[in-house]
Amino acid sequence: MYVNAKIVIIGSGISGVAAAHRLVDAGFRNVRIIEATARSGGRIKTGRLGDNIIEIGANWIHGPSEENPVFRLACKYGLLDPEALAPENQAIDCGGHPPFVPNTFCSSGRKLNAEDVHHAQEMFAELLVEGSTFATQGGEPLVSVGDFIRSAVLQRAAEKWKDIDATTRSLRLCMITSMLKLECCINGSHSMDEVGLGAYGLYKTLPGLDCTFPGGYEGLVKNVMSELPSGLVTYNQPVRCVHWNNTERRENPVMVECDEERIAAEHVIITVPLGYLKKHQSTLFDPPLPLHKLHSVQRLGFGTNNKILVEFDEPWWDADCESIYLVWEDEDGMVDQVTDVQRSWIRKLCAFTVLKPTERYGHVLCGWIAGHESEYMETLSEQDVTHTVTQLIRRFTGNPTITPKRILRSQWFHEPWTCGSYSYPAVGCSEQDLENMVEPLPMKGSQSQPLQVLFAGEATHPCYYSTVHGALLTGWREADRLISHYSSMSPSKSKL
Ligand code: 6YU
Repeated sequence: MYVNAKIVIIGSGISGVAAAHRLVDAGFRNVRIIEATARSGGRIKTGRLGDNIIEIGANWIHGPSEENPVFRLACKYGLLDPEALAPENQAIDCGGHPPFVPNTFCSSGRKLNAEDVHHAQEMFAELLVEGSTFATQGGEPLVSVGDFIRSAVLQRAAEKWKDIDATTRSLRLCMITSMLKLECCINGSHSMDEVGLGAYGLYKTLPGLDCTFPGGYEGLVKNVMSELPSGLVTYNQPVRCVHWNNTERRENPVMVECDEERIAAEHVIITVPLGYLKKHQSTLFDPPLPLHKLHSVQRLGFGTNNKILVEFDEPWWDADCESIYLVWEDEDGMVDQVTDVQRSWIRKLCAFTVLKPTERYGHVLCGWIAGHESEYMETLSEQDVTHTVTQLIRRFTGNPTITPKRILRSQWFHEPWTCGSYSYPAVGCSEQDLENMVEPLPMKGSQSQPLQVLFAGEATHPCYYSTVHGALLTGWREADRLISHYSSMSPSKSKL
């Protein structure tokens, strides 16, 4: 079919690009993407550290197996290493927590052995699984994952660890603190006290051992873009306001206002990040969002997770090590946020991932830091960050000579068109909030022209939010909504 209806997509991240691809493929001839920055990809952003390709945004395909559309596209375009394609790799189901080979260091400079960490790790993993069952059982939505873990650990430690000495018990609690900080990175939250227990289990994982793109994640976006007509994206054109529901116009009831252009459209697909939406919703929509939708935008969580990539001449970790954990021995209170951010922000940097294979990357670590501490880190100079990270590593390894060769950190909170990293279900959120995010405007039952404003983007996926595959699926979902709208119309009405 050929459809002439004017469709404007706001944002050229993976959800916007996926929506455009689906629509163009289905015969829609009048599709445009309006993008605020000079590039496509949004939170998929590949960069360089010296000679190495590194990821500044999305890192892995979470759950690379047949059901994952990012995996299917990556296979189609030939973007993955052979190991990632192996059926054994696709069959591994680790519930979103890949079993990386760890090295664990303490703040006194001691390296812990596997036996030392095992008990705390096992208890924490058990609690994460239990924590994710509350939604389906209709559990108390106003309790946080942090509260749940803290009280359950205290209870279980009193039973299971009653015969161990005080020092060992304290160290195990310090490890739990460190694991809570890492969970903040995974969830993109400031603290696990802000992540709602009632909705925690909404997130679903797919089978497959997480894999990366050897040539960079942006290769995925570039390949999809190469199948779109050239000139479909207008860059450096921030959208300031979406005027919708103009009852005086029968055709193109939406007006997309940019700095240099006003674009009339039949339908607009909004894909801006939830962080941007939270900050700018009052000026982005005219008339404003309906109250129930606005409340869901406010209730859903959107925090910051940043990377600090560090290159060394020589490794100071074991050859088989895949991730490095840092445990502060004075933090047995299971508190995952620091009190004095300016002085102690670095305490929130709780883990590093080792970039593998070494032949490709050299000796590069990716440090993870979430929350307000991470947002503060963004304001420091690269020199300050380098100095503080160097001191941290020297302290935890007990080696005063280790010196990084290069450092690069992400600054997602201060990216004006992102305002953070990704969404999470905050305390007080429910499935209804995710459904409200998806609902197009005007709402069902209205007499106005339907499907004027549609919503896509990672934060609008009911169970794969915070991921690239979730974002991609939402782009396809909204494109399909328009495709079926026009397929169900009589040819005279459908502008075919
Ligand atoms: C994944 C991973 N990953 C690390 C880090 C980050 C993210 N994610 P976009 O923002 O891309 O596009 C919107 C566009 O709109 C953008 O181009 C803007 O410039 C534009 N725009 C905004 N305002 C505008 C305006 N006014 N006018 C015009 N244009 C405008 N995902 O699958 N694997 O490893 C990671 C990671 C540091 C920051 C990630 C990962 C998230 C994805 O990157 C993200 O979801 C998508 O790229 C978003 O695409 P989009 O199109 O929606 O928006 C158990 C449990 C708990 C639950 N969570 C567990 C999951 C763990 C998630 N893990 C992530 C981890 C990493 C490391």
